[in-house]
Amino acid sequence: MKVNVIGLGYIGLPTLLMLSKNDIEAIGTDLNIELINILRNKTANFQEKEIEILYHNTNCNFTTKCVKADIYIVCVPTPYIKSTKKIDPSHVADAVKSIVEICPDNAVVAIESTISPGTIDKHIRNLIPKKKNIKLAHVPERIIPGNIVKELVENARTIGADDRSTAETLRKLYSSFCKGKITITDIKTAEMTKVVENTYRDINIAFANELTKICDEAGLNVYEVIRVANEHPRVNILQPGPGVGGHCISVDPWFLVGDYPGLANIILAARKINDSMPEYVLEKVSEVMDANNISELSRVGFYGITYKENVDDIRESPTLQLVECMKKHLAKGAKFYDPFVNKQVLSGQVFDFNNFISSIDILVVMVGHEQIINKQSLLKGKIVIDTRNVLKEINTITL
Ligand code: SAJ
Repeated sequence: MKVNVIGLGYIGLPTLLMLSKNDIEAIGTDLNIELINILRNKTANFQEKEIEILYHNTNCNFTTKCVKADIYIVCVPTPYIKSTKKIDPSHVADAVKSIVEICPDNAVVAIESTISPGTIDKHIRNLIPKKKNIKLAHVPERIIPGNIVKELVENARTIGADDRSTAETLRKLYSSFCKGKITITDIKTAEMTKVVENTYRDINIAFANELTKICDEAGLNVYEVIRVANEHPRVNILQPGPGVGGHCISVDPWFLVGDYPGLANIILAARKINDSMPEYVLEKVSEVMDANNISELSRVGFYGITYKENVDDIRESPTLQLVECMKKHLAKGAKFYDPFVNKQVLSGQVFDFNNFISSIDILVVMVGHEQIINKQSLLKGKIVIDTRNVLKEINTITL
């Protein structure tokens, strides 16, 4: 069995390496020649726990064009169109078109990229010529950045296919590394479940964020309220924070809002609450500045630019959202630092932790990277706003 994985980002690359580690002949393809050159040198283009180890223990070939294979796994990005809130399926469609050009008859094409329910019917089926008998499937990825390797092995998977034999072919392939339960269903159900999983998490986080605002008004500590409520066996509220980022949770619920306007009401409200959090953080910062007679934003430093802790991904990050809010208020001069972001993405970005800390009076923790948890003792004398509630050894102001 020969497999071609197309799109070598956060999902495609680890999947390729995992197949290869389990003795499946797997070839990686990406249009980006610079990326392919990096990968050929056995370096990953993103930082992820254990990926280097996996990399050095496998041997796969990389190409910029699809190759002949029995099974294709498509892991390309699926952005959403901001104005319509609908999915932009063009990358998936382009990948499928290039597969169709070269694949043998009876090949299986499994799409792992998150797609809105109905995308395969609406945008992909018409690209498949009848005479080749290509089998389509949707096998949505479920792995969490920061713990990708472990979750690839342990998480349950869903395979959505048109017929049993395609599903069984894929079950055999994925069982080579996946030890979790593999559930077989139809394509559209698989598409919907993936989006629903991320939407559920978005709504749960929005609930925590709304509770933050309510508890603030009521003079209560939201973390204590959530901790105690979660002692109920059927309650599991997630943690409030400065907003929801990343390319998944902050994007996928919009697919349902875009496709079902008027029906997706809780989903829309949750998106709005989560999107309001960076502005809420700014209000907090402003209150703290006033209370401490600090008028210059240059005395305020925001720690963390990535969308969450211990990853280097900055897509849709709460800090980037907060910078957009600042621009609207014409607020300038704040400093930014992130140990995972080594190139300049923001003006005011500082690259040395000690310089960053010594140049500010107020530190706003936007991301709970391990680094800041380990360096709490260096923050004495600073006013610290901890939007993630991770610093337990020093006095902080929480949300
Ligand atoms: N966040 C909070 N409070 C929480 C948990 C998360 O504010 O209690 C924030 C994070 O800081 C981050 C955002 O939410 O900004 C999203 O982070 P995340 O860790 O919840 O999720 P992702 O986006 O890294 O990964 C999600 C996962 N989906 C679910 O858990 C349902 C992962 O399993 C999916 O594979 C991934 O989306 C994806 O690619 O779809």
